Amino acid sequence: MKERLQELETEALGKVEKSGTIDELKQVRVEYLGKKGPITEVLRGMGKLSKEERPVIGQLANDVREKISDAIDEKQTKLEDEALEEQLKEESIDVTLPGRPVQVGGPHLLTSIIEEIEDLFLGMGFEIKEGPEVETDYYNFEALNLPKGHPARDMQDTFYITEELLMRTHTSPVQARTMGQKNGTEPVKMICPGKVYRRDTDDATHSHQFTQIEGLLVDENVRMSDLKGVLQTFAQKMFGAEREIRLRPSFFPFTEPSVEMDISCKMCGGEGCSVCKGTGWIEILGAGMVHPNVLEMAGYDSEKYSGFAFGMGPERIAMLKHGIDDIRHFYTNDVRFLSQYHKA
Ligand code: 2NL
Repeated sequence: MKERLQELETEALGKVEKSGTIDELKQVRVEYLGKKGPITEVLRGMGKLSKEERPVIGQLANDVREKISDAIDEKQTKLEDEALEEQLKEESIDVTLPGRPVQVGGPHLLTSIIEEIEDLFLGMGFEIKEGPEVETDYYNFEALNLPKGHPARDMQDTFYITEELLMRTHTSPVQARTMGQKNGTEPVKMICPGKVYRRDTDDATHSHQFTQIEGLLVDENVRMSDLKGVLQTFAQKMFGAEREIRLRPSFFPFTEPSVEMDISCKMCGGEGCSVCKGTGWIEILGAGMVHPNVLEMAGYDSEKYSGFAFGMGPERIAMLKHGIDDIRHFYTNDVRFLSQYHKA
């Protein structure tokens, strides 16, 4: 029996040694230390031994079992360590590799332009006001000296919700509302950016929805020279200190007199080129002195109060500033277009 146990020990340790995987090792454990294993069998046969032999063989059997078990445990730890080592080697990362680039968004070009214009006017003491895009006929047209049936309404056809409710065609109603809140006594100095609507067929220069920024200054003794000074400051801050401005006579129902403002062409320095169509000047915005009817309807005494107003299209400003040839680029939102204007 002694020999049988020693034989089993040698045999088992040999198999442990040869095991290359945890599974193989498990097999060895079951084979030698399991309930049906040879050592259990030896212990079961102890009854046949003499009183003197029994503790000796018992001790030996336990020693053998322990040795095999220890060897299996040791080998298991070794195999597990090796497996971990292997896995770490395979999964090791090179922290010095450059990272994968992340797509970072940014403000839409129109948003950036509008904010730039807002900043310029905030710097001159104007407030920013917003108002509803769904307007009443009164604030969109009547309060701006465009009574029902006025021919100038034809140029501002829009989307009607009811006879009296419509999508605003300009941001002027925000200004009419603001003036109306002043009891005809307080001055107004504001700009109003926002979306406006026209019943237009979309093409390279027209869109049924676009944005506008209008400005209004009402106070005592406001003169055309105040308008010119504010607009010249705006033009030079927006397009460059070397730019000159030019005011040409025009017509708007809500201003009298009315003007259109041009800036000198940067491309040709005033010589005439394709950008300015040979004139040396580029049209930027419309403006004028607030019509007395508009002041009176808002509650001001037009003998005491006067004001100037202007309106511009941020799309047009952005197109001129960046040489963009189609207004639809602003609304189709192709990232290849938009990302060109994200600051680094
Ligand atoms: C343009 C011209 C303009 C105004 C807008 C205005 C508003 C009030 C009273 C008087 Cl409440 N005028 N706005 C005046 C002149 C021109 O816009 O070409 N816009 C794109």
